[in-house]
Amino acid sequence: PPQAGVKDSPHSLVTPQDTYERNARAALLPAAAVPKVLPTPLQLDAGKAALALKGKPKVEAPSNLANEAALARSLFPADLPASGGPALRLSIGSVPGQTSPEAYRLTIAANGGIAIVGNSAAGVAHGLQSLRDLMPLPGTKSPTLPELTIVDAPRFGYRGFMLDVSRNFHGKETVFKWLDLMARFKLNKFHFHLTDDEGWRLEIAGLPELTDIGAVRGHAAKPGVRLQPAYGSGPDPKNPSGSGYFTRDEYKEILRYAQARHIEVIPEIEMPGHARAAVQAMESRYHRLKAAGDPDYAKYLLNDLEDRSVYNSPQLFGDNVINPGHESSYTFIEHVVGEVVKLHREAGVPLSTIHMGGDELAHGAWEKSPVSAAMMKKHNLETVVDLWDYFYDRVDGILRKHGVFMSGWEELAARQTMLDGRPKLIPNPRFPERGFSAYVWNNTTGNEDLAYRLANAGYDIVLTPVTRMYMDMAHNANPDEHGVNWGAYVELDTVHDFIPLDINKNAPEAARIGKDRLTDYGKRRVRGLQANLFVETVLDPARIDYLVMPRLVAVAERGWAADPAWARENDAAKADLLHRAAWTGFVNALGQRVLPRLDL
Ligand code: TNX
Repeated sequence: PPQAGVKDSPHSLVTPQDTYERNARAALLPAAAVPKVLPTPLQLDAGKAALALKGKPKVEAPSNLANEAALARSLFPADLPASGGPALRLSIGSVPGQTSPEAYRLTIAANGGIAIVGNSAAGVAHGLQSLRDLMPLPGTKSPTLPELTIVDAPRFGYRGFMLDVSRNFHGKETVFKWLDLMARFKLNKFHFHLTDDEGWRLEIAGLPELTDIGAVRGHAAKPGVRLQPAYGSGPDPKNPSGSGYFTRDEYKEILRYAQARHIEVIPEIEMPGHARAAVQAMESRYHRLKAAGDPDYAKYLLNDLEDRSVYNSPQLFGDNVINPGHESSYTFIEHVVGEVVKLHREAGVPLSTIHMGGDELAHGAWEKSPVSAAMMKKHNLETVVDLWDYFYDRVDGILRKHGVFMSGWEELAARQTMLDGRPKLIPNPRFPERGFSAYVWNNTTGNEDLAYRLANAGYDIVLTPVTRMYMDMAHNANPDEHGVNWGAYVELDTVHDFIPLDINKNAPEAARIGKDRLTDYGKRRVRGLQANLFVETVLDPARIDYLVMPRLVAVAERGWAADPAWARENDAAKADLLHRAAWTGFVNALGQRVLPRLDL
């Protein structure tokens, strides 16, 4: 059941619409007409014959494909005899006509066995996931594989999933499971939302308070702070559920688990808003060390104790911002970044990017802070917006020293201005061309074209629009549905029909995230897309399953499959027919092939 209050959020911006009817348009296809593999491969040439599966295959693979060989062995139905099966050859080679490192070719020949060639080990792993879709279900009499050749490569190099483990903690088993599911659907970037107001979830050497205090739900709520939860969350000292954190060893284990599945982990350290857990933990450290007479008591303090600013974050926190006026804030960030870099080094897993947050700084924050004022004076900064730029210039500098790129939410790449009497975000000229990726989420408040404007202005873009890619949004307005609705209801077809690039304004159903045309230059800057699961309302793993599946399969389809023909078609009637065929194929493949083979 939905949690109390979640459904009557005053923040709802959308009119509920009945999407059941649209979903029901997809007819049941006979098994032979069901698309064989999801996400849809670039090219699939089906033969007429079939390869008999008399037993488990003999996997032949070079030693640098040991992980893939193990995956291959796990794919075949358990009830197949151990021997007598065809050969399954795995190799790294070059896939004709495909330059993506993730490309692969899968051939199944009635008399020649199975072969997968990948441009890299990642390509081989993707080929195996396609093979999984083709497997007969356990219990099939006279099991076979269809004769075919697939040549496949992703449309986008960035296909992501973000899991928030801060609002309510979710442990490593859950993370492993979702990494497996990501690999299953050929997603390759795991955005790990490790810190937020409600909890700090990564053990940091030298700063035990971050997890001793900051990983406990309901920590140190202050008198006077509103306790009313915004979206099923909020400072709630009476609700200690959802506490916990990853030890350093567990984090390294997760990194290695992801690496073995060709998934890059992009850790996120949220700031300067969404930082209550860290702010409170460091304030507590300050008081403890001061009382003990330690001269370094203020070394990592994040808030200005004299700050009289009054603000409310969108999630109704009034004490959740890091203060950019303190030198100790930068000392803290250096320390944490240094430790994250170290953990990756110790795990032997490269770290290319840290996501440094940047979203939803509450209006009014810093405005009555003496230390902010002093910093502004020292550097001739006129407004808190200039102070924001100063802060992120320094944060960027800290990351660069470690050879790590900074990424962030769209607010880091955009600035709020008033245009025609309405607030509008415009590109901030500061960070493009620095390897910075902007995660664009807000397409609900008159900024629909922000992703395109930022791309045209030189930012690398990850598309993560609330109305399509937010897995914490309820599927629909049915009162029994779980989830929030401040941005949208997100049905399966809402995700499926998302058109990542502004291809053809005339295509029906092709509701895009933008109004402004992308330039060719801008198009090249769109790295891909990402689904986000924020977990204010998600206390247990079964809820994650319910919210994320099967929508994540549609996310994978949009990230991997070539741009759909229906989005390129100018004739509206033809486009509608193409769209119906694509949707029908997708739901049939999902229902008849993917879900029966999926064990959540
Ligand atoms: C907005 S979108 C947030 C999150 C919340 C989410 C709830 C974004 C970058 N920030 O902090 O969890 O809404 O849907």
